[in-house]
This record gives sequence, structure tokens and C-alpha cells, in this order.
Amino acid sequence: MERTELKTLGEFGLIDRIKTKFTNKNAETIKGIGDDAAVIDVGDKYMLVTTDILFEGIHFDLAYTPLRHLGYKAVAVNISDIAAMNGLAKQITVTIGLSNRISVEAIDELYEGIKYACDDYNVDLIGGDTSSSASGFVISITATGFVDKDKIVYRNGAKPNDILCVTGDLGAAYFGLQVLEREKQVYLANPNMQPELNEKEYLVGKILKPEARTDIVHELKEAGVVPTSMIDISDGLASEILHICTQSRVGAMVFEDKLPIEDITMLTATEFNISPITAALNGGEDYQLLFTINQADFEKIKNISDILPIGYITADTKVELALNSGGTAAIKAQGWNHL
Ligand code: TPS
Repeated sequence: MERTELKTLGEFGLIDRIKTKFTNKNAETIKGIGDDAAVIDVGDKYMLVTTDILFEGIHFDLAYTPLRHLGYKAVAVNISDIAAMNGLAKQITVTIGLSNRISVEAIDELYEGIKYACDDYNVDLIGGDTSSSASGFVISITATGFVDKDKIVYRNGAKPNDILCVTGDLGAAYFGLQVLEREKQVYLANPNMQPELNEKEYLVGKILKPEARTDIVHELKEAGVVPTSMIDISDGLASEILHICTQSRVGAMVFEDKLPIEDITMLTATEFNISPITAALNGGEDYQLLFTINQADFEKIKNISDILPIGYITADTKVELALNSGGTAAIKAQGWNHL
């Protein structure tokens, strides 16, 4: 029997391999594996289904992650996937894997965060499962949502000359994580030291309590426009642009000087001696929406704050960054890859 290391396939290679083994049998299944959410025809609307799993040690470290925030984030990242299809989430199920390290009070806190997110995003908790876990704490959420049939947006609709937009700043969550990791090391070396997080609050907030951009879904609807393609930025801008371009069979030109990076992100990047551009491209966990839109429709939304043009789609399949120093560099998928 052949044995191939998972690393040789990577996360996306593995998804493609699974996808080729299944074909859809039901006419209601409009889209299965391969977008931010699956799409099911339920009559006058499409239903959207997505799921995300978070593992202790891979997605969060309980040393610096309050369970209230973890609950909120686990909901928000699913709602972000529904938003990436231009839909709004309505229901979630929550599955948790627990060890006896976790107290009843800690679980109460987790569900406080889940409830907070359910109220913020107008979502109902409708079920789930509970088990013990031998590999640390695990939380997996499935979300369902809905979108009008004529408003659904996939990853594969980008067209040459479309404008490429993001919905907020990038790289902050990455530096939030760096700050938390640094403070953890300081604490482990000397538990009496107080963590210095005050001026880093913005960054730490971005990693611990990300928001799903459902406000943008509402704004696009109000403006009467539908993007040609959309995705949410979980693995990093570079990786997500490549998903859109590969699936749409197009390329893109992104301008380095248009990448939205906050001052505090810039300052912290200098402190850590890490390029802020690399963090913006590959840091991940920004949970902003990345979308393409035709030029006429872009005119109708260009004054909405937080919708920022960063480049355009090209007919050839090169995906490039126009550098401040002149010239261009290829954008490569160096985003977060779990395998
Ligand atoms: C303790 N991290 C985890 S998942 C992910 C990133 C950038 C991308 C999206 O994942 N280690 C700890 N906490 C973290 N937040 C990270 C690493 C960074 P997915 O593809 O599963 O949505």
C-alpha cells in the first residue's frame, strides 16, 4: 500500500482529492465542496451551509484565549463564510470536545460568548453534540444561512477589469497573535510581570474577537449591487486572491500602496522586525471580505467607508503585486496551510 505524506498534498490539495471522489446526486445541491459555503436550492431562496472546526493548540491557546472570546470567534468565523456567499446566517449547531480540565463554569463562559455572537448576528442555536476529547479542547460549529437566488456570489465569477476590493485593514490579527505569544513567554519566565497590552488592544482584539462583515452584505444590498466573486480572508489575502483567480481563470494586479494597514500594525511590525506587507498578504485571520465587482457597480459603492479598492482583475492569469519601489512581484500562496 502506498503511503503519501499529507504535507505533499497540502490542505487545498487534500480538498481537491476528496472533491474528485464525489459527484452530487440531488438536483437541490447547487454547489458542494469548494466555496466558502455549500449551496442548496430550497425554493425561492438558496440555503447556505458551512462548518469550521477550532482545535486547542492549532487555532487557539487557552493560556491567553478567554473562553468567552473563543465562543464568540467560533460563531463569527462561520458567519463570515456565509457572508462570503453574500448571505446572512440564521442558525448554528455547536459541537464541543471536552476534557475534565475544563470546568462547568468555563463551559458556561464559552456559551456566554456563543450567545453574545448569536445576539449580535441574529442567529439561533438549534442543536449540536458534546463529547469528551483526548486531544485538547475542540469546538466545531455549523452554520446555515440564506441568500436571494439572484444575489448569490461564488469564488469563480471574477472578470477582467473588475475592481478588487477588501472591507477593512489587514495584518492586525497576525500581530495580535505575535503580541500574545510574546506576552505568554514573558509570563512563563516571570509570572509576576504584568502583561503590557494596553496600546496593542486593537491588535489583540482582532485575533481574539473577530467580527464577520455582515454589515457589508447589507450595504451591498442597499446599493443594489452584487459582486462578481467573493471570499472571506481566513488564510491570508494572497491565498484568497489566488483562490478567486484560479477558480475564475483570471489574474490580478494588486497595488502594494493600496493595502490597508493600520498605523498600530505598522508600528508593531517594526517592533517585531516583520514586513507589514508580508503580514497583510499572508498573516491570515483578518476575516475581512475580499470581492471583485464590475466598474459600473463599483461607482455605486466607492464612497462606502471600509470598501477599499486594492487592484483589478486581468485577462492573463498572472497574480502580481505592483511594488512601491517600481516593478512587480508574483503573489504566492504562502498563507496559513494546516497540513
Ligand atoms: C495558538 N492561525 C490559526 S488558524 C489560521 C491561523 C492564521 C488560519 C485560518 O484557519 N496558533 C494559535 N492560534 C492561532 N490563531 C494561530 C496559530 C494562527 P482555518 O483555515 O482553519 O480557518
